Amino acid sequence: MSAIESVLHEGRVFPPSAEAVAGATISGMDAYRALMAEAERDYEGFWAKLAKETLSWRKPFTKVLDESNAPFYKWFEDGELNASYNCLDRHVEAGNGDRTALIFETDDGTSTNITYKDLLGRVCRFANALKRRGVKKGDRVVIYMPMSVEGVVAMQACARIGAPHSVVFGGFSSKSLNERLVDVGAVALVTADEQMRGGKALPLKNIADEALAMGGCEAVKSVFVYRRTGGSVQWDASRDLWMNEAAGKEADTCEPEWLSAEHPLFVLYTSGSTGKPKGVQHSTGGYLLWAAQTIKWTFDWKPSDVFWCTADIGWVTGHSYITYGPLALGATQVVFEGVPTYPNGGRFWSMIEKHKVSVFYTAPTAIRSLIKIAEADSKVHPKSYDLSSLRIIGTVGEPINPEAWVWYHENVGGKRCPVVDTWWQTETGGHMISPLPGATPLVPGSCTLPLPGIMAAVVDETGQDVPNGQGGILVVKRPWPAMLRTVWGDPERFKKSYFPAELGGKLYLAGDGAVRDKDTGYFTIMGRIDDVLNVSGHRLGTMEIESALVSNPIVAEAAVVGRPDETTGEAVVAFVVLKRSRPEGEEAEKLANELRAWVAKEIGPIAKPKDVRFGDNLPKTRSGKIMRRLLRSLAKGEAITQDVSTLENPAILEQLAQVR
Ligand code: 6R9
Repeated sequence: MSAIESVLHEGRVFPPSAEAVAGATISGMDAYRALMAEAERDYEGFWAKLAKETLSWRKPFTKVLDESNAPFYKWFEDGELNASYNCLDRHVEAGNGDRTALIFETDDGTSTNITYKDLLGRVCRFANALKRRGVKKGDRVVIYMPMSVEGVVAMQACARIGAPHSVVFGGFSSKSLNERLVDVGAVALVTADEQMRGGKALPLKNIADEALAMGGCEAVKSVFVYRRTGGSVQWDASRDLWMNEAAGKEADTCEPEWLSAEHPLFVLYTSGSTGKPKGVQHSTGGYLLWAAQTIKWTFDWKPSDVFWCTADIGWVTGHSYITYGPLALGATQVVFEGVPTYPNGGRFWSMIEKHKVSVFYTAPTAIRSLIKIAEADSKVHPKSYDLSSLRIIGTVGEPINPEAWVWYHENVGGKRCPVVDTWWQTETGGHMISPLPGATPLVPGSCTLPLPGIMAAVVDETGQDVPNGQGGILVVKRPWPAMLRTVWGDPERFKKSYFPAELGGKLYLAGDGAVRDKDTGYFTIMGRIDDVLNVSGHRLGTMEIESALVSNPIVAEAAVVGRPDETTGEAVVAFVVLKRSRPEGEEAEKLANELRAWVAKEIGPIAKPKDVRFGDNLPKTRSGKIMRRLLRSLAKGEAITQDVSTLENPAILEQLAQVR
């Protein structure tokens, strides 16, 4: 039974405990419904109230929502604030400077606590260093860093001076980094000598040098290098600076730039259905509001919590639930450099025990792989650790199958902690559909109901609501403050991708399919409806992988599809036609490995096809279109039951069905 079918047949319901309801920010379903009704009644008033309560404004806004140039919505536009001020200074000014902001743990298990006061000083120093190199308001800075205090400092320093950052995940290749540097028009790059993960060093600076040498990014005048391992690096003295030396020379105070709420805080690239990643542009005010607000609601956050989001700052989850949301609230959080399986599969559990983590947020992929390890070795089973500090546990990034949900609930959450399955996207800025720990009865595999103020719905191809129980397209009916503002440098693509005319031009198209439960109205996400795969919670465009494959001189043609995978959710399967004859046996194995390595080099290891199959051709219609649905069946190893009468070359199917 597929994960979706099993959710649809899911009978188990886990109501919140009386204790969870009693202490909660949103306590009970009536309180949730009241907030929803308030938003319906006075949408702008609802958001204005939250924005005033949750953020500190230098200049208060007088306008809430400007819809005059829809879908380019503006929120709180004449208000002025600074994200870094909201995340740091205001806590220090309120007397909480000695509070721990970050508990940073390295790959090899050393941990350091950094207070709000320390963090503010470090951010100011680096902000001054950026300014000294001529980086100013509006300039873009690319950050290609390991998980580190320095990574958070770099992002916050950019926010402080109004220079939008674009963080590129440390696992991306030089080519992917180059594309992003060029597209965003960066003037500076912040990187590290090396990154340490799972006991292995990855030479980030070398990769960054390669990316810069590829050209198109001559505007990059400064490369700041965080010395993490002391590993050897090439040095260009006209451009390269050690981050700690440059910052060390600067003052530990720096007046924040007061910015319009609409000033871009960051651009984060994500895969779409074309070969070119989209630069998702976020605002300062609306984004920050939601990053903080959702933590109060979804994680029912309290000042006494120790929060831990295991994401990397290279993804949106690390932006909203490490760098911005928790700091905006003055929270104490764990930041982790390493991986869940090093030195063994008990790493997460031992860190929860060691740091007394109370709110834990991770990805279904991590849970699924840790289940396997724990079930095979009781020493690293969560039951072998004291996880009694946990209060709330969450998941993000992909659908969680009910079996993994229940295991997580029982073994990590001790049957006592609500599991919040949060549905959202790079584009939405923060959680959109999620249970509330002190209100929502939980159903494994369902992200349940929209957060207050979020008008999510399921519609058909023409934008009409479909009845509950019937699958359709997931949309959001009204703009919300944290939504993306545009695609960097490509407003047309923004409109076409997210507010398509076919749906009437007013609905935000998420790109996921969904179904609502007949009785409860709960949402279940059914996965992407476009050519985007979700591998280990990371979005990958099939077109991007196809272009990477065909850029190899031996490849004539390639088609990429997804196939369900027990651990990674989906796995990449590539069907390849070579310019030479179809390889077989050992040669095929060798070439498949070469192509895998090629994709890793072109995009990054996350995009490597799990399965590469060679054919003399691809299944095409008479008009030359690749029949992807057939490839999807072949990838899954299913018999072809579809109508193949329009297929030009049916014999090819047999060839492509063969797994080596
Ligand atoms: C935050 C993040 C977004 C895509 C999204 C959807 C999938 C995320 C999910 C989920 C089912 C959940 N997704 N959360 N699917 N249940 N709780 O992951 O952003 O990297 O942009 O990915 O991930 O398909 O459209 P992003």
